[in-house]
Amino acid sequence: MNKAIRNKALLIVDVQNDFCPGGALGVKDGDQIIPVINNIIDKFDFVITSQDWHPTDTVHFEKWPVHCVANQKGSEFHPDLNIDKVDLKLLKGTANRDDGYSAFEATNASLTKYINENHITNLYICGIATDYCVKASVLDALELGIHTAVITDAIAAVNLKPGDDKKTLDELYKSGATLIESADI
Ligand code: VGL
Ligand code: ZN
Repeated sequence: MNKAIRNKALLIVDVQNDFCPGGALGVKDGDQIIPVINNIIDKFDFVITSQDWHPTDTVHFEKWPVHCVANQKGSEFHPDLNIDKVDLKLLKGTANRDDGYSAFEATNASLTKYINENHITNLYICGIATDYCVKASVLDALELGIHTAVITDAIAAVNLKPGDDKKTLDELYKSGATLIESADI
């Protein structure tokens, strides 16, 4: 493929039942981002999802309530998310010895390899949670040297401390990420 072509990919991080209201680690307004994401899916050459996919005995559950256990209801995508056009589904957090927050730590496929093979130059990231898995995925994408944008109206934060969402966006911006609204894509 001609490398001069800009290939745009959307990474949808962890829009799963357990991270939405009513879930085991329900994030406030986690479900509110779903129509925003469904609305922009057609604008991308590639659509990639990640899912938090934990074993029951992970050290991660010393920090967090039990959530997104592999193959359970809580780890399924929220039923309203349009997954018809997803090209790659990543599973992460699958080890019992670490958190595995970043989509780049997926164990069923390599996101780095996928980005390189498909000459993806621009990665747009949305999903849950701004202050954990979105953040870790954005920082890893920046390390790769590709243009990395956070879709600011399509993310939701845990906010263990009030303001963690804003603090995270400041940090990601300072690290080189572009902050963009879905209407401007
Ligand atoms: C996440 C906390 C624990 C996330 C995953 O998807 O951001 N947050 N596990
Ligand atoms: Zn988790």
